Amino acid sequence: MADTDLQRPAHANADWSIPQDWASYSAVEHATWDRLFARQAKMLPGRAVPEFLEGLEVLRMSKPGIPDFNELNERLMQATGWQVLAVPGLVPDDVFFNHLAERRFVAGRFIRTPEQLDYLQEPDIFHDVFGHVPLLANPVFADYMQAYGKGGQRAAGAGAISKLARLYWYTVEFGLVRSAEGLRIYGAGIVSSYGESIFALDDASPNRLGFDLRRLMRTQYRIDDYQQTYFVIDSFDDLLRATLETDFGPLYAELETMPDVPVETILTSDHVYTRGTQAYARQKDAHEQA
Ligand code: HBI
Ligand code: FE
Repeated sequence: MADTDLQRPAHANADWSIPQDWASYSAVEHATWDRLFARQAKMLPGRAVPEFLEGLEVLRMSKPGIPDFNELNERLMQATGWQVLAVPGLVPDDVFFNHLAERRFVAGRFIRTPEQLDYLQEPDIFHDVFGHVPLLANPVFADYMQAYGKGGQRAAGAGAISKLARLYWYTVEFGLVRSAEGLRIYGAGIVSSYGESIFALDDASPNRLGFDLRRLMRTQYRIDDYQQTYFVIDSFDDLLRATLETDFGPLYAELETMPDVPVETILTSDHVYTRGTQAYARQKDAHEQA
């Protein structure tokens, strides 16, 4: 991320936070939230992982419209000790990692306009809060996010942020998880997008590959379109364990010696999930059963 360009606005605090100023949202802004929320809440059962759907309850506030962070933070604090802070937009990597390491998630305070319901470039409050907060209410995922923040602080020292950012991208933003009933989505970039919530599971074109940390950190990603490759974890416990048990220092050194993998590439060592008789049974399993 080219965050040398980022300038802290004069109205932001030293940690880049700003007041949410909930009372100043307009009726149109609240209506945009309600519309997006209703559309996603209706389509996600059977697509999103159960932990996300459970976490969504945290966002059902006592008043309609954009969640008031005061109320939201009381609930989140009780669930997992996380807090949400309003920020003007993208923040520098070190600021982002420092907040995560202290169990604080930064969220844009602005919301997209009615003309931008389906696409915008910068993360707004709908992406940040609807997409990310439900899983922050899950104890295992909450620990994973904090571990990522601490890993980011160390990666900065190792000059390896671009490699670690791929882990965030392919899990927190665009992750899939397997379940007995088939694949489910959990990445915030997917669950906050109507189109990608369908594409990620139903479209024939993207690759769905079994999670492998080394492989994932070699893989480039796309920021301007739906993903060409998704990585599939077995569970949040597995993801947290894989992250905590890895010594990232030697891994970064090893990755320096290996070429990047383009987004569309499938390696012979990849576990490829395909749409079989059972929804997305592992190809390997399908062969074993045949
Ligand atoms: N800032 N507000 C905001 N939201 C993000 O998701 C974010 C950020 N700054 C940096 C960043 N993400 C990523 O570059 C890190 O994961 C590396
Ligand atoms: Fe995000």
